Amino acid sequence: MANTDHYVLTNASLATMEEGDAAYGLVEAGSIAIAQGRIVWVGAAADLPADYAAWDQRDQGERLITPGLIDCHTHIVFGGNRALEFEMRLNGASYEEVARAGGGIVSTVGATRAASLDELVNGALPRLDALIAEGVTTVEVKSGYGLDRDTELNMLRAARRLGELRPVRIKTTFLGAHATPAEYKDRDADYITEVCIPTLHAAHAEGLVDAVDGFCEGIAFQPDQIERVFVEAQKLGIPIKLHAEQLSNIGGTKLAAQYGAISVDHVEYANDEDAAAMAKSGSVAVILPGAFYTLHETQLPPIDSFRKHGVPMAVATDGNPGSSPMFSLLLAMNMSCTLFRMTPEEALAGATRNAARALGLTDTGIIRVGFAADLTVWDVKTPGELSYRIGFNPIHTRIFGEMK
Ligand code: DI6
Ligand code: FE
Repeated sequence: MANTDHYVLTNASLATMEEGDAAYGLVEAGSIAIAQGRIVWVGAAADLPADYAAWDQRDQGERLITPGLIDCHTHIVFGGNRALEFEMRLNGASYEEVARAGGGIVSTVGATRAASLDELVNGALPRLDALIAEGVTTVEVKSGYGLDRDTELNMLRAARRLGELRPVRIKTTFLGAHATPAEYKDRDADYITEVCIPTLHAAHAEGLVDAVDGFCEGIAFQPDQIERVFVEAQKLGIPIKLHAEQLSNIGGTKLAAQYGAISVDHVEYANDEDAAAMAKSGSVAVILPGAFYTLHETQLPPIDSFRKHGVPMAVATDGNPGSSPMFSLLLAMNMSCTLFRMTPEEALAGATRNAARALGLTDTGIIRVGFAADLTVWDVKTPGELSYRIGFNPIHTRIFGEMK
């Protein structure tokens, strides 16, 4: 009898993304046994134990199976859009000039504050659906466009709601230290004291915070201000991550490493010393080519230093209305290869195994016994094809291993 809770995917190549001798952890002619949303066996079909041979066998027609993709850095909940600024920048204004002129993040804040919870959810759904359509099974979503207590909480509630409305795992990140709102102009430290930190506590009390992030940058917050937020996160036992060294090097990476950050994100201006510090703290470098591309950045992230020091690299969309209006993780993978010379294997590891690690997840991102059956079946023969094409989605099916 066919049991939908117990079945075997068979006749497929498996890019398990296990680290070891085989590139991509590849298993040719493989099978995966799944029970109640979990992987219970994986290997060459020829070795499938007799017990599983009695289960429903689902022929995958020699397609490729990878772990479900993971977008570990997004800002997909927001109000409005920034198409006007897009035009401004193309008429010569720099990102910094746009920000200093009251545009940038702060302009999205107005539209986000004006939106209801339902509007935030409905606005984000098409962006989430675009990711899901590419085989994404886990998405991180940040706050940071509210910058007041009620709106920050609403953004995080909207993110949680997305996970109820769609078969996808959502990880929420509190990004209260994203920008200083107009009402606190030139009073960054007061904003941290009076709004950011109390809101973090309120959000945590409501179970809305899986990680704490900040934007450490000349146009945003200084390391000592970010550190105050990290101290609170540490007290609450929440993992930390940081937008650091995106537009300049002001020491954010070193601070994040000191606090054991699970990831340090952007890092174009990070140097070899920063990479060494990240290796020591076990932080993942999250590579975000969408922002690099959109901002016409020319400073390349120090990929060779990350390799040399053994810093794991993740790849994400940074999907947001300003610096990366990109909601395709496959495109981010392609761009990380073409713009940053990452290998297709690094790009796929960056959207699976290392992305899971950047979110502190230990049961997804690898095709491994005991892990969630978060899987994507692709109409391709080799895993390098996933990064190779531009603007092409070769998905066949996506399996979300909802654990029962
Ligand atoms: N770095 C970014 O690239 C985004 N946030 C951040 O900290 C920009 C977000 C925006 O421009 O709306
Ligand atoms: Fe970001």
